[in-house]
Amino acid sequence: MLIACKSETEKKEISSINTLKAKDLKRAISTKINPNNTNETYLNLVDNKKTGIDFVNTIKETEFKNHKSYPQIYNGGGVALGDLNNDGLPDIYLAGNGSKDKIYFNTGDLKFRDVTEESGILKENYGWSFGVNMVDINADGFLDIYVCKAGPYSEEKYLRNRLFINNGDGTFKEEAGKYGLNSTDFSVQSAFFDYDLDGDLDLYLANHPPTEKRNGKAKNLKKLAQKVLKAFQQL
Ligand SMILES: [Ca+2]
Ligand SMILES: [Ca+2]
Ligand SMILES: [Ca+2]
Repeated sequence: MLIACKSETEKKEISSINTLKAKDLKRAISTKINPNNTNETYLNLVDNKKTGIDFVNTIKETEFKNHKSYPQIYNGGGVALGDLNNDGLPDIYLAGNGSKDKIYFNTGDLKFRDVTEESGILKENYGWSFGVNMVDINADGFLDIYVCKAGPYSEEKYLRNRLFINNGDGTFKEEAGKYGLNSTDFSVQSAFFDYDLDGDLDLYLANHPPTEKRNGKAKNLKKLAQKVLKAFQQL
């Protein structure tokens, strides 16, 4: 450890730290932030059997869907926390890639209920989700959900970002098109703020490089792979 250019007092302090063993150092730090020296830890892993959250973001590479065809394949997925049903408890939206997105309502005591099916998002629950945001976009007092979409797809229906408007009764309707927010530009994350100070929320949208785009549309990776395969077969 560098002790030059320090005051004598500082040198003594550093020197004493150098003589501490790792466990002593841990105890010293712990004493600083936990003066009562209780044995509590600051983060505890809660079993999913207790929480009821069974979400897994599974990514399976295939001949057509892999790191070579889609360099962002392991960059996706997202999570947003917010009180969707205004009961005072934060709820969770988990976004998936190979897996479907899920919504869990907080029922208290670190327990959650999967409300994905009854929420009404299932019919729009496809594609490759990236960042998620909760924002009350229509200022009706209920948080809405904005999900960024990208992925190894060429069709707009997969790439279109989704805006789930909260109906206030535990259900949502997708209205990204109505709000002009159905971008297909390989979005990664959104940030809502009042950029021009007119009282309305504006959107900053981060997109990943359009490496998969050709002539305004994503490459059809399946067709591309079939062409490559055919070329090899002709060798
Ligand atoms: Ca809630
Ligand atoms: Ca709202
Ligand atoms: Ca504004």
